[in-house]
Amino acid sequence: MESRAAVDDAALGREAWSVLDANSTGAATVPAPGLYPHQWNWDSTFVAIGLARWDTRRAGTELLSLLAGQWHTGMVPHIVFQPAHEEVYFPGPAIWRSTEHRAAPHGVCTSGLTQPPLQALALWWVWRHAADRDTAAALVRRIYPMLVAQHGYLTTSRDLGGGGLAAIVHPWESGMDDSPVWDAPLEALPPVRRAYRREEPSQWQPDSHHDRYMALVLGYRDSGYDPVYLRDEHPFAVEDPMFNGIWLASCQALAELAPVAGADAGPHREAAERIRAALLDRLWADGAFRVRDLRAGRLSSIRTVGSFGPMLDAGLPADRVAELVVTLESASFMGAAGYPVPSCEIRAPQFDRSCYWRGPSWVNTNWLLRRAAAVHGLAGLVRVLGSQTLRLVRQAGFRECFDPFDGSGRGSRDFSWSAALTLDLLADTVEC
Ligand code: 2M8
Repeated sequence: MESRAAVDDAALGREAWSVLDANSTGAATVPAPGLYPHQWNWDSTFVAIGLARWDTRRAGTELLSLLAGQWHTGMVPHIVFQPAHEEVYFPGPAIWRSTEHRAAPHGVCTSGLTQPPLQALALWWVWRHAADRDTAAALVRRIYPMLVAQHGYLTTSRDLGGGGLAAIVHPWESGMDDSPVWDAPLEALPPVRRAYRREEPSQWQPDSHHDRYMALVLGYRDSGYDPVYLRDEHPFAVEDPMFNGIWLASCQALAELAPVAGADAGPHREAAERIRAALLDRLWADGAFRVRDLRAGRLSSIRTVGSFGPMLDAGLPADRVAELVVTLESASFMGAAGYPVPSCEIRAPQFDRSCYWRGPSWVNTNWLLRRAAAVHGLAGLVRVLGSQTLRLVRQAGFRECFDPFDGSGRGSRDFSWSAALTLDLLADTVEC
């Protein structure tokens, strides 16, 4: 554990604001200076969630700047590039070539993939907490149609399995890049050439998954970002419970927001019910939600923090919720960790306490699970997830992720979603 002066809540809040200010470009907040100098989809959306109780306008600006990258298909890209830093991150605009695609927006470079569709939940969070009701209502009316288009894209272009769920076509779309649940589908890919590397040659790992990440990007790009190619040929197509659990919660959020936008809530409620039925039918097995590999026709044997994503649904049957809570509190997850919630089950051979999405605990997934616990009235779990997450950042700072056993920080420092969601957690207790 790093030594860090203990900070009181007000000081912690001030530190969080200064991280967000330092990482702001004016309209967008980048995840971390240096490593991630562009706007990322769910990072920015978590920032908007964190700002919701404090600054309606800034939360709205964050969402709008992300949605400036939305494609005409409705797809909200996983990265909106900042022109000043185009060369800093690989793969950058020269690889994605979004500007050559007629469905991509003009005047901005983006990636061609998406990330979990959290934006409607975030917009609802802003609406629910805004002190400035007029600003919030105007924001809802402006953003609502964009999110309807986003959900339409997922329904029409991403139901690759035909069962009512959205498939991800790259591990990056999950936001949990190197989670062990992607190992089997990645290793089943055809051999790839090592043409594109992020690292220096001296750091090349033999048979790195990164080659496969790049092969997937290039195959999809070279198809012209074609949905038919995705359905019929793209070798990676996976139904992820966290992605779809977030989508379901966002459908419920759109249903709440529809009257504000003068629209009908009915289609969003129906969509949520369809996704719930599909999650239970297609991804539930042996007491947990699991990842389904559409190409291999198999469910993953590994449970991760993503397995709890469908708990964001208030309508999830109580017996399923109870089973998930038993698993979450068991020695596979919180029961054997010092700090919640390990990103991979501790008993899995692939668990690695120090490696990114293969074990460490993350503030954003803790926030999502705390929200899921609140949705089901699990007050004790809400309290533990909130207080333990604050304990992590008090002790180790706004790190990208944390060792789940001793709480030491990992990855980038001054990480935006860790700071922003701290503000949300603090909002119940202190004025920043
Ligand atoms: C990580 O993902 C990017 C690729 O999108 C990367 O590894 O370069 C993930 O942690 C993802 O969840 C996050 O959105 C992104 C930026 O923080 O970094």
